[in-house]
Amino acid sequence: MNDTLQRLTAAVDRELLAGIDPQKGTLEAAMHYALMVSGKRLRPLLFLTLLEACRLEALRHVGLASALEIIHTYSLIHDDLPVMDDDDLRRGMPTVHKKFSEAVALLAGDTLLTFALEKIAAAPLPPGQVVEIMGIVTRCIGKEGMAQGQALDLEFRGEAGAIAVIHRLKTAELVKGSLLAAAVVAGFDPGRRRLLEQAGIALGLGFQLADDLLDVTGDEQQVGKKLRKDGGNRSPNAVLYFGLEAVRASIDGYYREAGERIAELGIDFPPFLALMRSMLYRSQ
Ligand code: GRG
Repeated sequence: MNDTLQRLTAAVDRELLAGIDPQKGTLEAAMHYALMVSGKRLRPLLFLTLLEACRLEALRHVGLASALEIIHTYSLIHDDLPVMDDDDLRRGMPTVHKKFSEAVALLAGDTLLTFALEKIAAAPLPPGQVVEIMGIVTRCIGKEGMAQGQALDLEFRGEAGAIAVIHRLKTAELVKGSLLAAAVVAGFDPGRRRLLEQAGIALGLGFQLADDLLDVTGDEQQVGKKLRKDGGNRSPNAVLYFGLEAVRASIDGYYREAGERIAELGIDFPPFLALMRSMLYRSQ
């Protein structure tokens, strides 16, 4: 991994666990466990590398960055529950409900969400910017964002036309929100925010297609979760509906589109570009 990405990942990992004491009881132990099991930290890295691309002191905002990862972690805990995707493994480790219990997993997910909102509220920014970021992030994860995407995913019964909508809501909205939060910190005007939003959606859609591709072609050890559960018509995995070649071509298309928008913004920061590439062309 690139030095900048490594440095920022280490800072995010430290910040994620700050303020959570696993000795304080089961709830904090479960929150700590979920955050400690290391993921790729893509959403905070997008946020922080974009700030660095704008020559800002990114680590001043590591609390905000960690809030994005904490929200993502809450969604994974709930997604893994038996009433949703019913997974025993996540990031190569037992899922939170397997390690603790379903009730604790539900509560840990809820509490991580509120913990993330506390962190956004405490960001070292003028109140107007904090409110703006809170609005962006909550919209991206709520009834017109990630949670709605998950609801549509659960209801999915093989309608190929619904797949792009589910991907957009379930995955791309939080990717977009992570970039737009950085745009607020960096003071982007509406035109630049619009370009960034387009880049974020393309990146998020390409990222979800890469996830679908990995589900079909990936290695379970490397990915750290059970793969190929997507048989039948229960899962909106694009590969099952459109085939490997079409999905690979779409990923290339989204990569090109995201790259063009970022170039239009004049962003030419190698760690940010490397991160974008790693999201769409990955083996885990
Ligand atoms: C329960 C409200 C609620 C939402 C759940 C995000 C989500 C919606 C479900 C998780 C399952 C899933 C496959 C979501 C699509 C997004 C995605 C590819 C998540 C995996 O993200 P990575 O690859 O994971 O960034 P790591 O482990 O690296 O953090």
